[in-house]
Amino acid sequence: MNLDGVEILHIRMPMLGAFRTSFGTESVRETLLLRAVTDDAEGWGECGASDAPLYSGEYTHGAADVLARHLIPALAGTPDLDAHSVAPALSAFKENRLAKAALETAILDADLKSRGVPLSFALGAVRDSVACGVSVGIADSVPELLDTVEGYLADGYLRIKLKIEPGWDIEPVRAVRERFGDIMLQVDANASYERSDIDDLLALDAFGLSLVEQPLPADDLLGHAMLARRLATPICLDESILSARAAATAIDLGACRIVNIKPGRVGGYLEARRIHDLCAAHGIPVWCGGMLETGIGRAANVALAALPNFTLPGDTSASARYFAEDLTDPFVLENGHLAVPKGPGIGVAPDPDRLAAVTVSRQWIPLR
Ligand code: NPQ
Ligand code: MG
Repeated sequence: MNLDGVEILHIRMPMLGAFRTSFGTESVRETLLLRAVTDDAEGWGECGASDAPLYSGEYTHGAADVLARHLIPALAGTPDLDAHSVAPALSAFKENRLAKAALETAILDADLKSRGVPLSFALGAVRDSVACGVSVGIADSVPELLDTVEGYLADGYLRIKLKIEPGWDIEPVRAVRERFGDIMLQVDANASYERSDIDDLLALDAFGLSLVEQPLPADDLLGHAMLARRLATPICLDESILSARAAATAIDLGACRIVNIKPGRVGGYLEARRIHDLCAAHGIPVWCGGMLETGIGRAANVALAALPNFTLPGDTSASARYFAEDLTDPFVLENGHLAVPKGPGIGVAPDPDRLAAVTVSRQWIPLR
């Protein structure tokens, strides 16, 4: 495959409501789309970065800069370029996984589209629809939270994930459990607790949660292993799992019993599949996380979530969870599931008018 160049599109998508986590509040999705242009197809990738480096060290302008200066130019002259040659071509550059993932995905989509192969098929999917949960932000009050959760249950979401932080944990979790009974319920702390908060975390055991996601800092695998020995609720790791190697370490240490796989966080769909396979071999269930994706990123996540060891509902919510208007045809929940796209590559492309309406700037990086 010959790569003519890659366009970096900076987009700002208004969100339906603010999404609050322990690290900040988002009401506009500000990120990058990449458009890879090859001799016989165009491919799209969405970057997981947002305007500020609050989830990880990456942020939208930084990702655009490293892509334009380093990552995209490094693909020039790669012989027989395909998705599998992207990570090796970029391996000299440290970190920047969200940016690398977006680039690999755009090349992967172009490659699969040129060959007429759906991403789900290329990855080894075994389902044509995936079970969906929803991630619920920190609310201003418990009654407000209960109203929000009630709406999502009415929509048909199969499990609820509550964002928690010190001071917003036991009370909202108890209220949701008491009000809605035996629903599938889990929490995500986004690394906001310290080892010294162990009593607050142990108190969560009273509520029959499916899992507690990333209670401690990303680099504290040992702390998670120590916590796991005392907590009955399974620990799931998100921010800690940056690679298949990190996943292997976490599993061996006993730091988690479940893994959240976000393709962006681990540098792309190929590394995501390696983690899926590794976890399957260890009997560790996985589920697909989310980064407030537009239909572009969502389409690829849904394809990944159709692999066999994605046995728990993901944060693969419908378009309407986040956006009044998506960039693609909307992903619509049916009986708590989203359909896996059937078309070649990621199976979708942005609507040109909607894309134009949210594009703040674009930069073409030519490669020949
Ligand atoms: C998580 N995602 O599982 C992340 C958190 C996250 C759906 O809960 C901007 C603002 C970007 C908030 C990316 C979900 C974000 C964000 C990810 C939150 O940890
Ligand atoms: Mg998380």
